[in-house]
Amino acid sequence: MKKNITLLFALIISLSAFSEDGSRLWLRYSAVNVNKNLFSGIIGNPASTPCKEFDYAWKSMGNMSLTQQKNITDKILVIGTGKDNFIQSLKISKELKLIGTEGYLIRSLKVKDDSITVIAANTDAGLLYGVYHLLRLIQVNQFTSSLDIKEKPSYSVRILNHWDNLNGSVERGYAGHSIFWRYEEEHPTITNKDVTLWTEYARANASIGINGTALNNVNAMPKVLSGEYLQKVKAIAGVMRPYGIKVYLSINFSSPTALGGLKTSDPLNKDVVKWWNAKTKEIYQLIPDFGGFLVKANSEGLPGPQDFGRTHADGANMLADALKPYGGIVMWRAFVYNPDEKDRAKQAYKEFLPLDGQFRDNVIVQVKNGPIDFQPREAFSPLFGAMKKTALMPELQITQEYLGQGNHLVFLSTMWKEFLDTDTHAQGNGTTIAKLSTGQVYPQKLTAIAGVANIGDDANWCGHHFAQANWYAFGRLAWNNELTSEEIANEWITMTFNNSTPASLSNDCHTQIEKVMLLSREAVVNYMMPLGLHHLFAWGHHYGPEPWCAVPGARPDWLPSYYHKADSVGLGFDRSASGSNAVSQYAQPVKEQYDDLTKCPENLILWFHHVPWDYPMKNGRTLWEELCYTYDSGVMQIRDFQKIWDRTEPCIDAQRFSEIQSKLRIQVRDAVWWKDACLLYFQTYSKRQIPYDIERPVHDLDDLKKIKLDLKQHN
Ligand code: GCW
Repeated sequence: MKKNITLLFALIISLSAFSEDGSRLWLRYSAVNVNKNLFSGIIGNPASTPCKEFDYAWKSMGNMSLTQQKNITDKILVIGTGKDNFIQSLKISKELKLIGTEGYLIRSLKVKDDSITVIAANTDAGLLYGVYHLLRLIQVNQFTSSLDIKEKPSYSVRILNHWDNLNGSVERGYAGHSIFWRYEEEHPTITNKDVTLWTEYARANASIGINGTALNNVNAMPKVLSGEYLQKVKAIAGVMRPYGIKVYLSINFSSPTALGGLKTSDPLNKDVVKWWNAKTKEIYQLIPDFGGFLVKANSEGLPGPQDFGRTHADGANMLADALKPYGGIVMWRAFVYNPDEKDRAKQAYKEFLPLDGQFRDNVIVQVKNGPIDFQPREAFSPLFGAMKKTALMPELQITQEYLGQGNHLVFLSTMWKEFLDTDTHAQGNGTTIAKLSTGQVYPQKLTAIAGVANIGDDANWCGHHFAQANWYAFGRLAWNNELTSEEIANEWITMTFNNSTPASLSNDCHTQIEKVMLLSREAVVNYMMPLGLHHLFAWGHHYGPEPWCAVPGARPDWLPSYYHKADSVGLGFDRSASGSNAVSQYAQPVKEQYDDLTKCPENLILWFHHVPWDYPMKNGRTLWEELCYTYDSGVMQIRDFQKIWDRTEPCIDAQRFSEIQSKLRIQVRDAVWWKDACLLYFQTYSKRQIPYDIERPVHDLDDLKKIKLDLKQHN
């Protein structure tokens, strides 16, 4: 009896050892089985962050610190820049010239009879990225003695945008409160716990190549530029700096008035210019490597230069001139739209194209991937390819505002690849957004990419364990936008789930999880907004379907009917030449393809056309039938994901397994909710039967119309 209790106790201990809360993200070094004799010692500057990070990981893997060596010996690890003698002695300087300030080389070299591993770069930042690459190879079991790696980043600025408010809430955040600004705190304070968390945040970002962070919401409060807040920004910058990460701030364009007491914030007013010059100088005295300003102006009610009859360029250039002496940049958002425009999707193009070439060279215009707002699928923003003399940067949304928020498993890499690999034909075939945004088509010195963060103070940082994969994927794609979603998913799965149970991650479990991730975005499109449908979600919090949403006095462009245009004839927004003619904003042959109902890709057919309910789709079904089958297939796909996930139980630690299992149950229920709500609502227009061979709705439309979720958006 006593023996059984002891055995039971031992089993519980061992299993709890295999219970993880996700707080270590993809950096679960203690779960890595590595041969401790992989390296015989190290040559490198032990005080440097790259060497300290290597040592931190190596020890976390259960090894002793590598001994510092002076001379090359067999199996030694060498970490150094071109300025170090031992690197110069290895005759790789020619190649170092080709990899820029952040690139790196990882080489297995033979020196006399010794086999050595070298990480070389031109700066500590490059070395740091090289060290994380080497650690990743060890984590995914791909370290070999024949390494020949040369990497440099696709974008020079790879930045997270935190929509964190100074009161600690996070707009469109689904992972707890801000990690930077404490909840309901009048005056900013800094605790050791903050510094520890910021360090882990910095390590996680550097490990995927992210080198910038905008700390506050684009719906910016002027007081972020006040002395006391700048002191906190300085402290955060100090923690980020060793990891090669610069801090940026979102500014409110009326700060000169709201904070400086000036009568105006007119960008051409000399006192306003003087105020921004002084404020910028103050910032750089505190933070010499401050990155710059992120600006949302004349958008969704935010103040801006148009309030003074000035243009976006006037506003951006004024700030750019203030930052120029310090090497700072302005990221000026093109997310503009107002209710009197017939087609919101045309607005940003109409407002920014006339300003092409008028922005300073330290201004980059930040453009969301689609012309509406981060929908599960959007046509690409026509600004990409059209603006030839202005640096543009993509803005992607990592937080899942419109894709199930903290509850749905959606791997966004496939969506972002679809966007980046889109051929705009702006300069003939192959003018992809990836090439355009990395300055390979039009001269563009400054290249950048932004991701709206999904990070909060939840233990697992992101709310849903799989949402970590989207933070990871954003960083990996910002570093190398030619990576495939398969490559990224495979890395992340191994690093995140390997050795989380005695059985560890079998190949079958790995393959099944990868399959779920790679199909997840399309599944969400299918059960939420298929065939190009968009903006069907609930008012305010944007969680769940509300295609019938009607709010008295609301801006029409905030209501679903503005987008789905459902009527007795058909469904969809006519953006063709006979409609809003938004297609005219695209280059040929994209314009013609989107304009022609028969040529328009069917996954965007309701984005560009108002399609009759009986329109024959390519597979012979009518539009209505296709809509029904697609919604149903989305529900079936998520049900499949549940079955697949339940079978991974032996491979995944109990805590994360069950937390993900219960979220998948919510996701299935929500998928059925979406399908029933949209089909029953659109059926009131189509007046056609839902094909009898698909699952019948389990809700009544009237009941669904009564649902009013009280989701306190943290704003
Ligand atoms: O996506 C919409 C969101 C707002 C957000 C805005 C923007 C920060 O609903 O919450 O505001 O876009 O991108 O500025």
